[in-house]
Amino acid sequence: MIKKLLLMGMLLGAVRAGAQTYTPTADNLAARQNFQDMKFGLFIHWGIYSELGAGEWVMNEKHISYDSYKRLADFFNPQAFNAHEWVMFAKKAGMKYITITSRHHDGFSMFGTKASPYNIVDATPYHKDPLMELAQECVKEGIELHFYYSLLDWGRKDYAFGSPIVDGKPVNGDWDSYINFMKAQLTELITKYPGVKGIWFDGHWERDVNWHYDEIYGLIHKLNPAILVGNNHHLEPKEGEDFQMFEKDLPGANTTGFSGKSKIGALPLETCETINNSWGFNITDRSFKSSKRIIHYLVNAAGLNANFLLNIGPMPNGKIQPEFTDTLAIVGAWVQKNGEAIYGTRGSGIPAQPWGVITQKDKNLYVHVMTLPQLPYVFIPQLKGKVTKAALLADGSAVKFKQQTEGVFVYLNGIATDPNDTIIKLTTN
Ligand code: FHN
Repeated sequence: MIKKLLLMGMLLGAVRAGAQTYTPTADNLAARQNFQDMKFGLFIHWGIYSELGAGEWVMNEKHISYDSYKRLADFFNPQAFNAHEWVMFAKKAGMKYITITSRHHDGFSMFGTKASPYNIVDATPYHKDPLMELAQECVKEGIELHFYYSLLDWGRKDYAFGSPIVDGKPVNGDWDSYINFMKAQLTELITKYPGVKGIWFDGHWERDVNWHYDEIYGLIHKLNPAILVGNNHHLEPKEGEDFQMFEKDLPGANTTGFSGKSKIGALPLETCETINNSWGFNITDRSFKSSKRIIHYLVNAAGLNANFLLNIGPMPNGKIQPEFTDTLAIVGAWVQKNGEAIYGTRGSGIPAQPWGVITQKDKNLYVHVMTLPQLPYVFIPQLKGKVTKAALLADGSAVKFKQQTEGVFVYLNGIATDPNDTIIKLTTN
C-alpha cells in the first residue's frame, strides 16, 4: 500500500514537472499592452537572396545548390544601407515597431554571430552588422525592434532538410546540435542587441518534430521576461507564446489556406501582409498595393483587435525602392491625421459591417466608414452604452445620430467624407 502511494506521488510530481505552465510576468503583460497600442509595424525581409531579386525562396524555387547559393555572400555588400533612413522611413509611415529577418530559411545570419561563420560580418565583404546599427537607431528613435527567426534551415547539416523524421528528430541530422545552435543565436540576439522586444518564429510547418519550445521559449523569457514570443506556425497559440500571428489574412479569415487551424485565442493579435506580392526583394513584382488598400488593411485589422505588420523587401544595396517610400508617405500622412482612431485602440467586439469597422478606446468608439453605403446612414448593431455625442474626427463637427435598443444610426448626409475612411467619433457614457 505504502509503495503504491509513493508511486502515485512520484507520478503526480512528474506530471506536474512536465506540465510547466507559463505565467507571464507583469513586465511581459505590460509589453503585451504596449504591443497592442502600437498597432502598426514594419516587417523587413532582407538577406543575401535580395541580390537575385526573386524573393527569399529563390534558392529553393530555382533549385540552387547550397554551395552555389553560398557564393552570394561573397558579394553581398550593401554600401547604401543606412539604419537611420530605415527607421525614419518606418516612423514617417506611422509605424511604431520593426520586425526584421535575423535569419531566414536559407540559414544566412544577417547579424554578427559566433554560432556560425555563415553571417554578414564574417562571410561578406561588408563586414558590418546592420542589425546592431538598426537596434541602436531604434532605441534612439523610440521604435521597438523584433527579430524574425527561422526555425527551418535549408543548408545546415544538423537540420538535415529533406531527411525523414523519426521519433521527433531528422534521421540524417543532429537535432540536439541544431536546437543548441538556435539557443546560442537567440541568446546573442536577446543579450547583445539593445532594446529588442520580440522574437517572431517561422518555419515550424516544415516538419513534424519536437521543436523543444519549452526550452527555447523558457530561455528567451529567462533572458528577458518581457520579450514577446510569437510563432507563425499557423496553429492555435502554444504554451509560452505571447502573441498570435496571422499571415496574409485578417484574424478569422482564411483566404490563404494558412489560417485554417489558427482559431483566434486570447493573446494579442498581429497580421502581416506584403506591400506588393513578395516578402524579399523581387525585381519583377510590380503589383504594388495602393495607399488606400494599405490604410484599409490597417483599419480592418484594428477593428478586429489586431496589429498590422506591413512587409517590404529592401534592395540588395540597402535602399528601399521609391514605390514603397511614395506609398508609405501617403499612408503616414493619413495615420498622422487619424491616429487617434488607431493607436491605443482595441477592437470594439462589434462585428465588421459591409461599410467598415469600429475601434474603441475607453468610452470612445470610432466608426470607420470605408465604403460609403447607398443609403445616407450606417447602422451599428450591438452597441453597449448610451451615445452622448457624435462628431467627425477630421474637424470635430457634429454628426446626427439616433440610438434605439437594437443599435445606433449615424447619418452621413451633409458631412465631409474622406475617400479612404470617414471616421465618426461616438462618445458613450
Ligand atoms: O516561408 C515564409 C516566407 O518566406 C515569409 O517569411 C513569410 C512571412 O510570414 N512566412 C513564411 C511562410 O509562412
